[in-house]
Amino acid sequence: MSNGLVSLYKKYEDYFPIGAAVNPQSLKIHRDLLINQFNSLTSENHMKFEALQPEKGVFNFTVADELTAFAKEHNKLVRGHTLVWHNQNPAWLFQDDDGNRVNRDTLLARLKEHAETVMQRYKDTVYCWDVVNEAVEDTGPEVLRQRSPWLEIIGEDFIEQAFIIAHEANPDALLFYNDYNESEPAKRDKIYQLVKGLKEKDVPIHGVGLQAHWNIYGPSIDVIREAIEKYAELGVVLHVTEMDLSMFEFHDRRTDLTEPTEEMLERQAQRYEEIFSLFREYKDVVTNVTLWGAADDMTWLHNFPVRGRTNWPLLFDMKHNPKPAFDRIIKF
Ligand code: HAH
Repeated sequence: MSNGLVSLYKKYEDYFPIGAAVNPQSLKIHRDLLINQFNSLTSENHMKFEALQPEKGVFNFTVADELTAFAKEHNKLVRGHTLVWHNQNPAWLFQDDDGNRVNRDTLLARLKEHAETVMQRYKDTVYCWDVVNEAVEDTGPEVLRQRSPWLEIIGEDFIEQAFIIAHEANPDALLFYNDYNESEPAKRDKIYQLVKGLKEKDVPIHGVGLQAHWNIYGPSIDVIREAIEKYAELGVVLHVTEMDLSMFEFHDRRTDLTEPTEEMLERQAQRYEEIFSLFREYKDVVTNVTLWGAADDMTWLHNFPVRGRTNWPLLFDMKHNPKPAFDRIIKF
């Protein structure tokens, strides 16, 4: 308890850790909220490749060290995000000294050196890693996202190679495949096939990360339940890695709102309530639930994907006070 408010993570102690994505600013302005309400942290941007190794062989651990020190001091878990992704990579990674694309062996060697350096450094603080992020194509017949330098340079086995490298770098870390639109049946089935294939080859993968960037209209609870059931069949654990509930449907472009309507807040509260109730039902397989931020004053959904639009997707409001959604998920 602090400020008379129930602690979310303490309330969920018998279920799963409750996490929040953080950045250097939020570690300051959300400090009390993070200490009192959350017991798992994910670096929003500062454990990505371009942040940790901006130049070849030159690592920058300043922000990641601050985050892990904070986590250690306050007894928080840390999820590592992320090793292999098609975004936020430094340009040097895929090029040789002449600016030509490197070959497969060079890129694999660079990944190995990166993973070993980073995973060894944080072996006592980071308990799991999103080894591969967003490698599956959203629509159409292709399983793998075609426009990825990792696929283009290494080939189809870049995913299994990444897991093997990560497992060697730290055999104790839990290793995840992480993606968005993970509950949409078509993409869900592709992710399922991908992970099934990895398991059949004995590739060291331990979990599927459901990003859970959802909104107050969908996906429906039945669709989310089906996704959880399907992924659970794989015999892996599930982490909800980046949850938020946008106030807007995906194709809604409105930018006129300066604050959420009562109706939106109520709908959001109902959605958080039923979704958290579902997570509790599946607590044997859902073993971490992380939100992509702590309070509405700092979310990636301001100005994205619609410029000039404010959003209110989290459990605490602009002033860090609990929203109706918070009240609802601690009532059980
Ligand atoms: C996530 N992508 C990424 O995993 C995370 O690293 C980033 O900070 C924010 C969200 C979600 C996503 C996207 O990047 C593009 C389209 C849809 C969803």
